[in-house]
Amino acid sequence: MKICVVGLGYIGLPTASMFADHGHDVVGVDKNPAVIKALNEGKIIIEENHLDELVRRVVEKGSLRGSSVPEAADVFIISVPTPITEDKRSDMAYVVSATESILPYLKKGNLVILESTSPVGTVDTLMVPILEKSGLKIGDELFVGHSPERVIPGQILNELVNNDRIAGGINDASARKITELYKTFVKGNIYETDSRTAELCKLSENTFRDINIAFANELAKICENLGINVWEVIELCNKHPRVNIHQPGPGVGGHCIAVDPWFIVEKQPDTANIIHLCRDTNDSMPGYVTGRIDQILKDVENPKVAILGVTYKPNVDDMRESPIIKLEALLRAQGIEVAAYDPFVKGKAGITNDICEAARDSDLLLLGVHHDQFKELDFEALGKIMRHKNFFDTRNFADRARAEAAGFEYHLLGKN
Ligand code: SAJ
Repeated sequence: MKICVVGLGYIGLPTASMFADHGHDVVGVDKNPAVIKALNEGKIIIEENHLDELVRRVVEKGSLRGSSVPEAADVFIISVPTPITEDKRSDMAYVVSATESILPYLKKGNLVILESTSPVGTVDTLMVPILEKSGLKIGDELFVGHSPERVIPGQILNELVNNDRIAGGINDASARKITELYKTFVKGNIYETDSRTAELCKLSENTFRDINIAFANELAKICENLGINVWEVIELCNKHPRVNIHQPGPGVGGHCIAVDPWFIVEKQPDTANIIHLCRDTNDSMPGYVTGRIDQILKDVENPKVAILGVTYKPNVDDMRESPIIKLEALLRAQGIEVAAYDPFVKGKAGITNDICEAARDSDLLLLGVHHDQFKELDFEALGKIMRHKNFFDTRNFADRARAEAAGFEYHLLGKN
């Protein structure tokens, strides 16, 4: 089958490569010339485990190539970004322009699939009116639907194949066609439904996690007020066979969990109360952590904080929507000097790969994200170059005993 994938980002490119590796003839479309140039040389410009090998293989084989414009195909997959605006509304401009861009190439029997995470109604009220301009009868001559991905960065190729997946069609025939297509490489189950249900499933999966984390963050604040250790509470609660409380922290980052709940709020502002409150709770965490830091440093003149780890989650170089960046800005706004260290983030101004450079003459080490190597911090050496030996762990991750043995005062989010 000939497949045209519009948008070659973290989802589009792995998906296109996977189809190309499983017997399909795939053209990938992107408006960024650097993406297309790299692709046609068998290279990639994003980081994802094993994706470079796969892309090289399918490009060499001739089953995947890049183009700046769409072309006629049997299937069109749209996987463009759906960013959020300043006022927390979805920006659907890329979905609209991608849908318009395939219009001239559509013919009878084609299948159009939206992969991008989108507000409910995107397929039936935004895309279908555009697709109708083709003159084709939707659901009969042109099949349309939504099949959201569920992959976690770093594990994309593995999860694309093994995770269960939802095929949401504008009608049953569309859902059936989506299932048949993805079956070429998906080993997980594929569940058929309508496109609106599929859209809300994707948003609800990430919202479930956001709400659970907000609960953990609220518990952390409660525990600080009551003098109880939230990490112990959560660990013990999770011994219950039907309880799974997530972990508190300095906030929720990334391009999914911190964004998708707003797409539900946007459509149902008067009803989505818990969802809205949880978003606000998680967004309050950088400010809350700043308050704790103010307390710890209240007697220090011209304090300096060294942040360890600025990415949105551990062991990656991804800083999108990172709450640590917000925390850093809040500290700076109060006149606190801040140095940031992250071993994964290379070549970014203001972020050093030298922990000693960040820690020198500082009054507090703040653990922002739990990269594995922070288990091995050399507290003795760090303590020697700092002005005051304070450590604030927002993840309950560092080796407290070793920190205290080296003379550090150890502070923990969720325990005062
Ligand atoms: N976090 C906490 N406490 C926790 C768990 C996470 O504070 O207990 C924070 C992390 O520090 C991070 C943020 O949440 O800042 C999100 O990280 P994550 O690893 O939980 O999620 P993402 O955004 O990398 O990927 C999610 C996944 N969704 C779910 O697990 C429901 C992934 O499966 C989705 O495909 C992806 O969003 C997406 O594209 O929607």
